[in-house]
Amino acid sequence: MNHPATDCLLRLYEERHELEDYQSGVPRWCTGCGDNAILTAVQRLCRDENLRPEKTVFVSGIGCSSRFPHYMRTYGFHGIHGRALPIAEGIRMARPDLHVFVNTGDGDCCSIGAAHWVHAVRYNMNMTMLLHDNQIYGLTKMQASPTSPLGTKSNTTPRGSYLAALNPLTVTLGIQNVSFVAQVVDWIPEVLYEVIKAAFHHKGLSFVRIIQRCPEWLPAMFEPWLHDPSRVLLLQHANGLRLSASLARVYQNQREHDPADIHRAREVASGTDPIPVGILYSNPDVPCYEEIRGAGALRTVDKVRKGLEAELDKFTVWPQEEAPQSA
Ligand SMILES: Cc1ncc(C[n+]2csc(CCOP(=O)(O)OP(=O)(O)O)c2C)c(N)n1
Ligand code: SF4
Ligand SMILES: [Mg+2]
Repeated sequence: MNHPATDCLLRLYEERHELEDYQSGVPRWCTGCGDNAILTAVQRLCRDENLRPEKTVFVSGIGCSSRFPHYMRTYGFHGIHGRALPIAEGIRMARPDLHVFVNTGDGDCCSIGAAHWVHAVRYNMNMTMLLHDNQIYGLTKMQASPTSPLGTKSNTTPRGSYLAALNPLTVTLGIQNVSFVAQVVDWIPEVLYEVIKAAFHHKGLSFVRIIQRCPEWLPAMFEPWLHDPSRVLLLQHANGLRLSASLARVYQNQREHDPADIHRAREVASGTDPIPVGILYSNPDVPCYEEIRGAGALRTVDKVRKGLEAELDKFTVWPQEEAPQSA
């Protein structure tokens, strides 16, 4: 016998998700690694937005940060080095109904994957891109990356790196069709969460550079900033980040910044000390490539079924008399 009312209640109950519903495995990152803080913020976001795990996908390249999808109980794709973005774009084209997140490191995005980064910003497909920028190659044990500050001693630059660091914010803000750029640091959890949330709600490619500590290879890198709140410049605006009273008391170096103003955004993005934190630029009116191309429209049930059958037929061992004649 059916109990429609009970079924309905049961479904409502089942569809609310808790934090544990998004947690998978035990992260293997080092103690104190900023990736842990990013994971916590993202899992909180998924819980608060009640994202359906089967409708959510995390895509990464290769690196410590790219282990992220393993720790999310959602769909995930641990890709190849530098190629997280084209994989994510393919997913968006085929399944525009999914929430797509990209986790990429500074080596993954700004070095081997730099071409994909430029074109992903231009294509402006609706996804949340988190750049875990620890300013070093972590997984492969301490080689300089494009974002390593000038003079960084590493296994590839034992006398210190020779070139000024690439600035991921100014690069992104210089690309045609840029629609959302933000910066956060892993050690202010409230802002980390709020900025990732704003990025998630933005329609288009939201680029969030997260300054992430790597205590294993660069233990002293951010110590001066950690112990001096005045070296963080908090950006706030009615259309951007709004600071809580407790945060505003600790981080008193603040600036009104309208995220609609791309010229001011570029100017703010050029500063590295104090570190600008908040939403630098946001423009929801930039067209998304998947909308222009009508993504998903060509993917009918009938076509998917025929495609699957054609794939399976490739492996069929036909009886002699029924074998298709090859031309
Ligand atoms: C094509 C290719 N080249 C090089 C590597 C080796 N490799 C793996 S991860 C990595 C760099 C990781 O640095 P980053 O992207 O900053 O991530 P992190 O480990 O710091 O999070 C490199 C060079 C690889 N796996 N594939
Ligand atoms: S090596 Fe660095 S980036 Fe990798 S897990 Fe350890 S602290 Fe994190
Ligand atoms: Mg790195």
